[in-house]
Amino acid sequence: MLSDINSPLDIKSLSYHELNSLASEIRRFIIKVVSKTGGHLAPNLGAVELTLAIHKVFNAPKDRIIWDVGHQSYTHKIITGRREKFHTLRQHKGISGFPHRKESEYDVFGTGHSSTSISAGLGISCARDLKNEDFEVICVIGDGAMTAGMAYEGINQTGFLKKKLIVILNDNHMSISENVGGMSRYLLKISTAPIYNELKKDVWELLGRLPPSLSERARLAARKLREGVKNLMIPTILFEELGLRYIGPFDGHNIPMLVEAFESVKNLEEPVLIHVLTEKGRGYEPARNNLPLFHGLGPFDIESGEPHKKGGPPTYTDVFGKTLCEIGEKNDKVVAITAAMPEGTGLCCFRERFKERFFDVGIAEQHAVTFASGMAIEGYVPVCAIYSTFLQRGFDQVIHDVALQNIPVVFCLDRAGLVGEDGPTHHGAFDISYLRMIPNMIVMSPKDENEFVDMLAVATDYRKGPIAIRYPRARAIGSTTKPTKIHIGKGEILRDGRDGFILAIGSMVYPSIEASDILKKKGFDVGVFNARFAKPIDGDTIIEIAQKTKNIITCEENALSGGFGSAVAELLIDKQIGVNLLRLGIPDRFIEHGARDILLKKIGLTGEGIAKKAEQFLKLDAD
Ligand SMILES: Cc1ncc(C[n+]2csc(CCOP(=O)(O)OP(=O)(O)O)c2C)c(N)n1
Repeated sequence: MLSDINSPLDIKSLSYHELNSLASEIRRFIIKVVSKTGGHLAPNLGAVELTLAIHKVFNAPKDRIIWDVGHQSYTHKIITGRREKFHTLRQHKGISGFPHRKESEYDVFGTGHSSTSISAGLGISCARDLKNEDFEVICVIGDGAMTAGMAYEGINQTGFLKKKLIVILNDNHMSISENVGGMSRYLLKISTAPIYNELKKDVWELLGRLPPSLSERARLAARKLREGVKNLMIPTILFEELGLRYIGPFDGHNIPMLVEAFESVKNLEEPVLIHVLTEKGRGYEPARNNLPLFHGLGPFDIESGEPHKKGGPPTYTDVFGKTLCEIGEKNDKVVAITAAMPEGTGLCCFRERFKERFFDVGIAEQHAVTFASGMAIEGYVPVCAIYSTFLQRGFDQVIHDVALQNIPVVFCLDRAGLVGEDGPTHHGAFDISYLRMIPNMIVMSPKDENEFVDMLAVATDYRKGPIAIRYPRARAIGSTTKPTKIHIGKGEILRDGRDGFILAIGSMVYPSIEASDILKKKGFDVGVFNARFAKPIDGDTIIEIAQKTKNIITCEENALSGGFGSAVAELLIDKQIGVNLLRLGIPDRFIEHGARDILLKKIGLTGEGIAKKAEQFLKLDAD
């Protein structure tokens, strides 16, 4: 059946029986493709019927559907004209793993970071009313995404403005791991209130038995009855208190029930929240048995559910998790903080070993930062492990609640640089720039896993103010160097050079050594300096190098604007040292999705790419 579905119009006339068959077919298709491309499997398997019901009732693209996070939008993509391209999911030049405005008119709003849908939806609703237009706005948000402050900021204004807006709460009781917090507990309480559910079932059955001629009035009466029951059983429905009508919970895999519920709110002229219960990973046993793993993963074997093994050194994430456990063993003041990413940041081991000293705050990066500050004030050593891209959410908190008061919080920024298949919403392209400009902040980045261990020791010992370590989404180098004591603001010269010098930081140090090797064969003697610190930079050594060679190349896996190269340029200008300067890094545009090595190659951040640009640069000097 799936091969006949080219637009949402094609599902409008399908019977419920056919829609259920289509749902099974879509599930098999998603599993097959994701097993090859990798992707967000479990969230998508849970949202198949929900998506079909939404598209059956609403008329996209006239009606605007906004997918929060967007990691559950595969069925939406498949039935909105992208079925044939679906095998290119997350591949370079293929379709994105998230809604993408350039990709389709059905993708109303680009997402990737969580909890933005209600705000965007409300903005669209207000614009619609100002324009006197008539369409529905539907926001689909998960229970995990409901842990972020931004969702409440959206709800707060929605309830106040009373705009017509449909919020569908896709509640599977899971974030990436078990969902956390009071809201999650509250949703569980609503959805499991036994008497309410029993009565609700009866009301639905009654509705089903009513003759069609009576059903509109009867439905109204039944709804009133249900409201009454609801308020009796759960006296303070939070959302209603905030100004949104609440209906549900509904079985998110029961298409007739969902269609009925969506139809019933179409004519409401007020904001409504429809609570839908879904099963993450539905229909695929391996995913059901390990939801955190199957939330998002690389290619895997469908039969066994085993991810394809990649050999090699541990990832930086693994090194972080293991090292922090060792540090935690020696220092009982060390506490670990994650914003809903214990697996992604490598903190599961710390969680198991030091339950009391582990804090999952939910998808709440802003809160995580200020919470860490509070712990530091009381003498703890908070290690706030947040992906580079998600710390963007906590920017003001880093300035106002940490740096301004010079509070010693350790920031560990995983996924710094290009992350690969998740694409521009997830690339950690900006952290050197956005941290470097903040007074009191120290920013460092290791060249390999051993230096990373050294830096973690430095960071957790440093009690004078905030300190950040950024590291890539990559396997480590397999380094065999011995631990060294790192001094804040000190880099190391790895090899000397007569014709020029590459000043590299973090993940770009080894490619720079490779570039230096290539250049050697071409007759250029180019040195390599491992900067270690983006702030404070090792001014003395850099000035020495600049005075010696006059040809300086900086190299970083961060945006060129405001990055490490900018820091070097500022230093040289401030000291009035004239050099030829070439800055290599992430150019001033958003980099699309695709395998990390392909993307790095494309923007010239490989040994060969660096050598090529360096050669042109050095030749200019020679001319
Ligand atoms: C600001 C931000 N922080 C963290 C993440 C990483 N993340 C992606 S999905 C997810 C869990 C979302 O849970 P939920 O909304 O319930 O959706 P589900 O995966 O359960 O369908 C998290 C933490 C993110 N996308 N955005």
